[in-house]
Amino acid sequence: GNPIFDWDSYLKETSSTAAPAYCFKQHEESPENEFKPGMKLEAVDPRNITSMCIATVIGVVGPRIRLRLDGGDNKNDFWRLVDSSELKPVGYTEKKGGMLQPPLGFRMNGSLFPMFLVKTLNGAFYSPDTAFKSEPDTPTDNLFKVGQKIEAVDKKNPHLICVATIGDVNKNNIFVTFDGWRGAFDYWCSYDSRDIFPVGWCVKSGHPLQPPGHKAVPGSRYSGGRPNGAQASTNLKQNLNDSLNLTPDSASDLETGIQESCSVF
Ligand code: MLZ
Repeated sequence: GNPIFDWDSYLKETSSTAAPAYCFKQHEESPENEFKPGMKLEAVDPRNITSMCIATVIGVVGPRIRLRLDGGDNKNDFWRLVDSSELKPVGYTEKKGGMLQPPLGFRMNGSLFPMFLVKTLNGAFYSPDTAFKSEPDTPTDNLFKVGQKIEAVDKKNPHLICVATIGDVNKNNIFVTFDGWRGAFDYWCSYDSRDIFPVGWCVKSGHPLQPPGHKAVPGSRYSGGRPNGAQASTNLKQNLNDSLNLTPDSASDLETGIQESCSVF
């Protein structure tokens, strides 16, 4: 496994502080992850947020799940926390009087969608109701301060949670900057985003944490410095694992997921 990132030393080295837990829309204790690869559920289509679609769990890491929309492709997988309000048990939309929709990029003729739904749900492994955890409360204000350290999802590599810094604060928004990556992955988000976590969240929830990169920003206090040889090789291994995507177990889950998702008809 990966060595655990030493936040205490890093905060000292960078003479910075961690953003307090009350700033974040996250539970104090991470909820248990009861999802298993292959389970089906309803999820908001991330590319068409007014649609509820059937999704399949493709992977499970800490309190997060990797999802693929049934009838879509395998290029638009996305990750959600098990306490996301965008996840519902199969049957939820119908009970509410709504209709399930084909995902954006449905790979068949739209007229085939009703039949596709019947087939994809027939004999499927539904996620149990208990797997869906309640969403945490939203903090009433944006209490983040520039320079505070956090852990944040890299939106370009959304399976990764990385060492980051609050780079700016503007009304209800914060600028997330990734330490040691020269700004290439930085983004603005709302202070109540579900993609940001307090320092120590990954360790507590059994999720890997990406250490800072080694690309120095000229003149930046937050460049993370130049790593020593051992750290550089650890970073390299971690990056390799990340590009190849996780453990042999999840690689085989992925294989099964692809086969299942392609053999509906
Ligand atoms: N392998 C990729 C991952 C970068 C992840 C950065 N996260 C802030 C790269 O090196 O570009």
